[in-house]
Amino acid sequence: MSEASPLHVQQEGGVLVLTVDHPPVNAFTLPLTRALQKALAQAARDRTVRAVLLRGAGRVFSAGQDLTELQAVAGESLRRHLQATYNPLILQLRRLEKPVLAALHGAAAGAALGVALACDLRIAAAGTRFLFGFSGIGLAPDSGMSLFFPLLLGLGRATEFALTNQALTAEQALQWGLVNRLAPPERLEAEALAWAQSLAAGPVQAFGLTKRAFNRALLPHLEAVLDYEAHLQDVAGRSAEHREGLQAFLEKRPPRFVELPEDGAL
Ligand code: T3D
Repeated sequence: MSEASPLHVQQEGGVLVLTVDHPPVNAFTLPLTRALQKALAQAARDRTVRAVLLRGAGRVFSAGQDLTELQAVAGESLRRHLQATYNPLILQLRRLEKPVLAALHGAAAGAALGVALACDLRIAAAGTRFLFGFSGIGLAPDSGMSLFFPLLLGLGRATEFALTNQALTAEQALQWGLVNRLAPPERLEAEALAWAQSLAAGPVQAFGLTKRAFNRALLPHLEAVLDYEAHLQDVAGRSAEHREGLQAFLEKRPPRFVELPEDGAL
């Protein structure tokens, strides 16, 4: 029997709706990032697609990178992993000359938060938690998080939430500009689709040029930033801190980062 696809793609009028569906927590795997890349390439090509809505099925938007998959490739280069997965995905989201709206609920963590922040707009269900995530498993930020997180939150707040790995609440996310709108959980789906449809009715070429202008003004070095993140993650990925962070997550216990063996090779 073939595995169910982790991404549902359906068109509602001018909106391409991408629904991540990988129970229990929509963790990002290689097949999922590949499916997202393919769907965004389709969105770029297809003139009938005038806006994209990215959302998650089930209890959360996404818990970020699938840590069981990460454990399975332990010892392999995280640079290569990022070059195949999040780096092209983030660039596609920013370069797509059509509006991309993310609808978030439950939780958005780690690399999935990076993906959500690379979208143009965000609407979140009340009660959604926003988790930096990377530091919990001894990693540095990737998926554009080193840029989008401080850009949207401000350096002081971004540093605090990165180093404490505490969750931001939906209200904080709204107040500090991480999301544009909140909706009651039971209204999220309808409000997100209505917003995406109103975007699809807008001047798509002017929207595309607006994205281009914002990218040029604020994100001209995005590709280099992603590449540098991949370099740093390659270092972090070989560390004792990462091994301990990942092991602790899988064993469902708090990590013990003090008194680890030295990483002579770093
Ligand atoms: O190169 C690279 O790709 C590196 C990049 C890494 C970036 C990252 O994304 S690191 C991951 C960052 N994510 C997190 O730190 C979030 C971890 N998860 C959570 O905090 C919680 O699971 C949620 C808040 C997302 C949801 O909470 P809740 O209470 O609804 O669910 P749960 O009970 O915590 O989790 C349900 C199951 O999903 C559980 O497994 P079990 O006990 O049923 O066998 C849990 O272990 C599993 N799970 C949760 N997150 C992940 C995961 N499995 C794989 N990967 C996960 N990220």
